[in-house]
Amino acid sequence: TADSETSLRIALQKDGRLTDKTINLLEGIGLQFDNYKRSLMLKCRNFDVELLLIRDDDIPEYVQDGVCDLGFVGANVTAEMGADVTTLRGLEYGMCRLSLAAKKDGIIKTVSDFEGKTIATSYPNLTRKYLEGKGISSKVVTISGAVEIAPRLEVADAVCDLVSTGNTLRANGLEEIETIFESETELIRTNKDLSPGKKKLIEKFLVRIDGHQQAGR
Ligand code: PRT
Ligand code: ZN
Repeated sequence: TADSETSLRIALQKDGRLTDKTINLLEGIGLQFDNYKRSLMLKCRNFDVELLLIRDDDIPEYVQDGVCDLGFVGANVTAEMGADVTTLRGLEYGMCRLSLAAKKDGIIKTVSDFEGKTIATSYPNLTRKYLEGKGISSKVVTISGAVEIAPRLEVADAVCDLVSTGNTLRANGLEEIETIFESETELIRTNKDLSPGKKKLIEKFLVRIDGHQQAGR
Protein backbone atom coordinates (compact mmCIF):
# COMPACT_ATOMS: atom_id res chain seq x y z
CA THR A 1 0.00 0.00 0.00
CA ALA A 2 1.00 3.62 -0.41
CA ASP A 3 0.97 3.89 3.36
CA SER A 4 3.67 1.30 3.97
CA GLU A 5 5.85 3.17 1.48
CA THR A 6 5.97 6.27 3.59
CA SER A 7 5.16 5.46 7.16
CA LEU A 8 7.90 4.00 9.30
CA ARG A 9 6.96 0.69 10.89
CA ILE A 10 8.61 0.06 14.25
CA ALA A 11 8.48 -3.19 16.22
CA LEU A 12 8.55 -3.29 19.99
CA GLN A 13 7.78 -5.82 22.71
CA LYS A 14 4.05 -6.11 23.34
CA ASP A 15 4.08 -7.08 26.98
CA GLY A 16 7.31 -7.49 28.88
CA ARG A 17 10.25 -5.88 30.59
CA LEU A 18 11.04 -3.54 27.70
CA THR A 19 7.51 -2.39 26.85
CA ASP A 20 6.99 0.52 29.24
CA LYS A 21 10.52 1.85 28.84
CA THR A 22 10.25 1.77 25.07
CA ILE A 23 6.85 3.48 25.08
CA ASN A 24 8.24 6.07 27.52
CA LEU A 25 11.15 6.71 25.19
CA LEU A 26 8.84 7.12 22.18
CA GLU A 27 6.56 9.47 24.12
CA GLY A 28 9.64 11.23 25.48
CA ILE A 29 10.73 12.14 21.96
CA GLY A 30 7.30 13.60 21.29
CA LEU A 31 5.37 10.79 19.61
CA GLN A 32 1.72 10.49 20.59
CA PHE A 33 -0.28 7.27 20.61
CA ASP A 34 -3.68 6.12 21.76
CA ASN A 35 -3.95 3.60 24.60
CA TYR A 36 -1.29 1.11 23.58
CA LYS A 37 -2.17 -1.89 25.73
CA ARG A 38 -5.16 -2.66 23.55
CA SER A 39 -3.86 -3.34 20.11
CA LEU A 40 -1.16 -4.97 18.04
CA MET A 41 -0.76 -2.12 15.62
CA LEU A 42 -0.76 1.52 16.66
CA LYS A 43 -0.67 4.61 14.53
CA CYS A 44 1.20 7.60 15.78
CA ARG A 45 -0.97 10.72 15.79
CA ASN A 46 1.69 13.28 15.02
CA PHE A 47 4.52 11.47 13.23
CA ASP A 48 4.50 9.19 10.20
CA VAL A 49 5.11 6.12 12.33
CA GLU A 50 3.22 2.97 13.16
CA LEU A 51 4.07 0.58 15.95
CA LEU A 52 3.82 -3.18 15.80
CA LEU A 53 3.60 -4.74 19.26
CA ILE A 54 4.83 -8.35 19.21
CA ARG A 55 6.82 -10.90 21.22
CA ASP A 56 10.42 -9.84 21.57
CA ASP A 57 11.63 -13.10 19.99
CA ASP A 58 9.92 -12.16 16.72
CA ILE A 59 11.42 -8.66 16.46
CA PRO A 60 14.85 -9.38 14.89
CA GLU A 61 13.28 -11.54 12.19
CA TYR A 62 10.59 -8.98 11.33
CA VAL A 63 13.26 -6.30 11.00
CA GLN A 64 15.58 -8.59 9.05
CA ASP A 65 12.80 -9.43 6.60
CA GLY A 66 11.80 -5.78 6.24
CA VAL A 67 8.30 -6.36 7.67
CA CYS A 68 9.34 -3.62 10.09
CA ASP A 69 11.87 -0.91 9.33
CA LEU A 70 13.09 -0.50 12.90
CA GLY A 71 12.83 -2.46 16.13
CA PHE A 72 13.53 -2.05 19.82
CA VAL A 73 14.87 -5.31 21.23
CA GLY A 74 17.48 -6.74 23.59
CA ALA A 75 20.88 -7.30 21.97
CA ASN A 76 20.71 -10.82 23.43
CA VAL A 77 17.71 -11.70 21.23
CA THR A 78 19.22 -10.32 18.02
CA ALA A 79 22.59 -11.98 18.68
CA GLU A 80 21.06 -15.35 19.51
CA MET A 81 19.14 -15.30 16.27
CA GLY A 82 22.14 -14.04 14.29
CA ALA A 83 19.80 -11.62 12.55
CA ASP A 84 21.04 -9.68 9.54
CA VAL A 85 20.20 -6.17 10.79
CA THR A 86 22.10 -3.01 11.69
CA THR A 87 22.27 -1.72 15.26
CA LEU A 88 21.67 2.03 15.18
CA ARG A 89 21.79 2.80 18.89
CA GLY A 90 22.34 1.15 22.26
CA LEU A 91 19.71 2.52 24.60
CA GLU A 92 20.98 1.89 28.13
CA TYR A 93 17.90 0.14 29.46
CA GLY A 94 17.05 -3.53 29.80
CA MET A 95 20.67 -4.04 30.77
CA CYS A 96 21.59 -7.61 31.63
CA ARG A 97 24.25 -10.22 30.98
CA LEU A 98 24.17 -13.78 29.75
CA SER A 99 26.21 -15.85 32.19
CA LEU A 100 27.31 -19.38 32.76
CA ALA A 101 26.35 -20.45 36.28
CA ALA A 102 26.67 -23.63 38.28
CA LYS A 103 25.77 -25.03 41.68
CA LYS A 104 27.29 -23.07 44.51
CA ASP A 105 29.97 -25.18 46.21
CA GLY A 106 29.85 -27.64 43.32
CA ILE A 107 32.75 -28.91 41.20
CA ILE A 108 32.36 -26.30 38.45
CA LYS A 109 34.55 -23.33 39.43
CA THR A 110 35.92 -21.97 36.18
CA VAL A 111 34.89 -22.02 32.54
CA SER A 112 37.14 -25.01 31.74
CA ASP A 113 35.17 -27.09 34.26
CA PHE A 114 32.24 -26.97 31.82
CA GLU A 115 34.05 -29.55 29.66
CA GLY A 116 31.76 -32.59 29.23
CA LYS A 117 28.99 -31.00 31.29
CA THR A 118 25.33 -30.47 30.40
CA ILE A 119 24.18 -26.85 30.25
CA ALA A 120 20.53 -25.76 30.18
CA THR A 121 19.82 -22.48 28.38
CA SER A 122 17.38 -20.49 26.26
CA TYR A 123 20.41 -19.20 24.33
CA PRO A 124 21.89 -22.32 22.69
CA ASN A 125 23.63 -20.49 19.86
CA LEU A 126 25.42 -17.91 22.01
CA THR A 127 26.32 -20.59 24.56
CA ARG A 128 27.72 -23.03 22.01
CA LYS A 129 29.64 -20.33 20.17
CA TYR A 130 31.26 -19.09 23.37
CA LEU A 131 32.30 -22.55 24.56
CA GLU A 132 33.56 -23.56 21.12
CA GLY A 133 35.66 -20.41 21.10
CA LYS A 134 37.24 -21.57 24.33
CA GLY A 135 37.76 -25.09 22.98
CA ILE A 136 35.33 -26.55 25.49
CA SER A 137 32.82 -29.22 24.49
CA SER A 138 29.65 -29.34 26.51
CA LYS A 139 26.17 -30.63 25.89
CA VAL A 140 23.73 -27.76 25.46
CA VAL A 141 20.08 -28.44 26.30
CA THR A 142 17.58 -25.83 25.09
CA ILE A 143 14.84 -24.90 27.56
CA SER A 144 12.44 -22.02 26.90
CA GLY A 145 11.84 -20.88 30.47
CA ALA A 146 12.71 -21.41 34.16
CA VAL A 147 16.20 -22.46 33.15
CA GLU A 148 17.50 -21.91 36.69
CA ILE A 149 15.69 -24.93 38.11
CA ALA A 150 17.28 -27.38 35.64
CA PRO A 151 20.27 -28.24 37.87
CA ARG A 152 17.97 -29.06 40.82
CA LEU A 153 15.88 -31.27 38.55
CA GLU A 154 19.13 -32.89 37.43
CA VAL A 155 18.29 -32.10 33.83
CA ALA A 156 21.60 -30.24 33.60
CA ASP A 157 24.82 -29.65 35.55
CA ALA A 158 24.77 -25.94 34.91
CA VAL A 159 22.93 -23.11 33.17
CA CYS A 160 23.59 -20.21 30.86
CA ASP A 161 20.96 -17.56 31.62
CA LEU A 162 20.26 -13.85 31.68
CA VAL A 163 21.20 -12.15 34.93
CA SER A 164 20.55 -8.66 36.18
CA THR A 165 20.65 -8.52 39.99
CA GLY A 166 21.74 -12.14 40.44
CA ASN A 167 18.88 -12.80 42.86
CA THR A 168 17.34 -15.55 40.74
CA LEU A 169 20.60 -17.48 40.56
CA ARG A 170 21.21 -17.11 44.31
CA ALA A 171 17.66 -18.17 45.14
CA ASN A 172 18.26 -21.34 43.18
CA GLY A 173 21.61 -22.17 44.78
CA LEU A 174 23.59 -21.19 41.70
CA GLU A 175 26.64 -18.96 41.32
CA GLU A 176 27.81 -17.05 38.31
CA ILE A 177 31.00 -18.43 36.81
CA GLU A 178 31.47 -16.34 33.67
CA THR A 179 29.69 -13.65 31.67
CA ILE A 180 29.51 -14.59 28.00
CA PHE A 181 27.49 -11.66 26.62
CA GLU A 182 26.59 -8.14 27.82
CA SER A 183 23.22 -6.85 26.67
CA GLU A 184 21.09 -3.73 26.52
CA THR A 185 18.06 -2.69 24.50
CA GLU A 186 19.02 -1.70 21.00
CA LEU A 187 17.37 0.16 18.17
CA ILE A 188 17.89 -2.01 15.10
CA ARG A 189 17.28 -1.20 11.44
CA THR A 190 16.51 -3.44 8.51
CA ASN A 191 19.26 -3.94 5.94
CA LYS A 192 16.66 -3.98 3.16
CA ASP A 193 16.61 -0.95 0.89
CA LEU A 194 14.37 1.84 2.13
CA SER A 195 12.74 4.67 0.22
CA PRO A 196 14.35 8.12 0.50
CA GLY A 197 11.30 9.23 2.49
CA LYS A 198 11.80 6.50 5.07
CA LYS A 199 15.53 7.17 5.30
CA LYS A 200 14.77 10.81 6.07
CA LEU A 201 12.24 9.82 8.71
CA ILE A 202 14.82 7.54 10.36
CA GLU A 203 17.32 10.39 10.47
CA LYS A 204 14.76 12.65 12.12
CA PHE A 205 13.89 9.90 14.54
CA LEU A 206 17.56 9.39 15.48
CA VAL A 207 18.12 13.10 16.07
CA ARG A 208 15.26 13.06 18.56
CA ILE A 209 16.50 9.91 20.26
CA ASP A 210 20.01 11.29 20.60
CA GLY A 211 18.66 14.52 22.08
CA HIS A 212 16.55 12.56 24.52
CA GLN A 213 19.45 10.30 25.56
CA GLN A 214 21.76 13.28 26.13
CA ALA A 215 19.15 15.09 28.17
CA GLY A 216 18.75 12.00 30.33
CA ARG A 217 22.45 11.86 31.26
O1 PRT B 1 6.72 -12.38 25.91
P1 PRT B 1 8.05 -12.05 25.33
O2 PRT B 1 8.67 -13.19 24.56
O3 PRT B 1 7.99 -10.78 24.53
O4 PRT B 1 8.98 -11.70 26.58
P2 PRT B 1 10.12 -12.54 27.34
O5 PRT B 1 9.49 -13.18 28.51
O6 PRT B 1 10.89 -13.38 26.38
O7 PRT B 1 11.12 -11.39 27.77
P3 PRT B 1 11.19 -10.44 29.06
O8 PRT B 1 10.10 -9.44 29.02
O9 PRT B 1 11.35 -11.25 30.31
O10 PRT B 1 12.61 -9.76 28.79
C1 PRT B 1 12.79 -8.96 27.67
C2 PRT B 1 14.25 -8.53 27.61
O11 PRT B 1 14.61 -7.85 28.81
C3 PRT B 1 15.28 -9.65 27.53
O12 PRT B 1 15.40 -10.21 26.24
C4 PRT B 1 16.54 -8.91 27.96
O13 PRT B 1 17.09 -8.20 26.87
C5 PRT B 1 16.02 -7.90 28.98
N1 PRT B 1 16.31 -8.25 30.39
C6 PRT B 1 16.94 -7.43 31.28
C7 PRT B 1 16.01 -9.39 31.03
C8 PRT B 1 16.49 -9.26 32.34
N2 PRT B 1 17.06 -8.02 32.47
C9 PRT B 1 16.30 -10.34 33.29
N3 PRT B 1 16.72 -10.21 34.44
N4 PRT B 1 15.38 -10.53 30.64
C10 PRT B 1 15.18 -11.51 31.53
N5 PRT B 1 15.62 -11.47 32.82
C11 PRT B 1 15.26 -12.65 33.67
C12 PRT B 1 16.28 -13.79 33.56
O14 PRT B 1 15.93 -14.64 32.47
C13 PRT B 1 16.13 -14.50 34.89
O15 PRT B 1 15.01 -15.35 34.91
O16 PRT B 1 15.24 -12.30 35.03
C14 PRT B 1 15.84 -13.34 35.82
C15 PRT B 1 17.14 -12.87 36.42
O17 PRT B 1 17.00 -11.61 37.01
P4 PRT B 1 17.81 -11.29 38.35
O18 PRT B 1 17.56 -9.84 38.61
O19 PRT B 1 17.22 -12.16 39.44
O20 PRT B 1 19.26 -11.58 38.12
ZN1 ZN C 1 10.66 -13.57 24.47
